Amino acid sequence: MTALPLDISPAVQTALDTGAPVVALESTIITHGMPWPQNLETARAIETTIRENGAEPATIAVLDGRLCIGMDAGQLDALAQAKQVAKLSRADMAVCMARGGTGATTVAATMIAARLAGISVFATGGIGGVHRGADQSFDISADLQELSQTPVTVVAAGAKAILDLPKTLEVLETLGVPVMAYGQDMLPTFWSRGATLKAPLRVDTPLDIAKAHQMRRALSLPGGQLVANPIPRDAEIPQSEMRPIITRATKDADTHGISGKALTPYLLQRIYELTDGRSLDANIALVLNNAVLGAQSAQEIASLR
Ligand code: PSU
Ligand code: MN
Repeated sequence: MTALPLDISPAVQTALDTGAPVVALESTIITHGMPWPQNLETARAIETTIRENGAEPATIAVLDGRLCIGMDAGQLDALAQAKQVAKLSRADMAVCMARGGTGATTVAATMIAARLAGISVFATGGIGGVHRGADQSFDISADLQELSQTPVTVVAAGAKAILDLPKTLEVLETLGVPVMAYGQDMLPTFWSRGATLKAPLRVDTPLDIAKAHQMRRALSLPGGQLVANPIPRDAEIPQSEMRPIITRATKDADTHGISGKALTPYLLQRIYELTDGRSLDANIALVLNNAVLGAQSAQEIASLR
């Protein structure tokens, strides 16, 4: 049997051993989602926010072939500055590790790692979904499938408005993934609080989230649940303002023949340019907001056990 090259940091291990709340964090947002140095500043701020809210952060990445759950300051710094880091999803995680490679984990890969370590909650910015033009490109993120089979509660600001959101909701419904808006009826759309699509479900407290998580376990349902937490009001970029920018960025991607794994990072970078950096400020605000709700939900799950 091949032993799993797994490094759980001492702080995360202690929290897991004592049943204390832990929140998993992805690393693709650091390597592919935000520019240097805001990526490192944000990664650190997310960890601090989670600690301030009573949980232990566990940032996850593959470093030199080892699956790291909880990273020290040096590791985080190196990852944030690294260039050409692989973006790992379910399909490529094992190959990267077998070769001794380094890679950042997407939502799908982070969920796989969180489940392995016994972590119930994962906070991030946005999940992948059905891309616009998917009827031609077939580009549907592996994140959706992962949500249907790996029992982790994912707190995100909805699905990014660069996606085809109605199709994303349809696929999640087909896969049996609960999509619950937090504290409102409408589906948040990442940079905006959301006004056009109704969310399938609604929850209003971290305890509601925890109870639903535990009930899925009791039912022996394999998948996770998606909590769509709206961006704070003062950080929102209204949908009307984002719409033409997203259309433009999508066109530019098409013109340059960008597809596959490169598409989401390209669109985020292009939207950053087209908004003069405002999309990044919004992104940072919503991730920190998700870190708070993730920590609160992890606490409630821990106290229900
Ligand atoms: N949300 C962000 N920035 C990101 C991502 C999400 O604000 O970089 C990443 C996540 O890691 C997510 C991935 O899992 O994009 C989806 O990529 P794809 O569409 O190629 O599946
Ligand atoms: Mn894709």
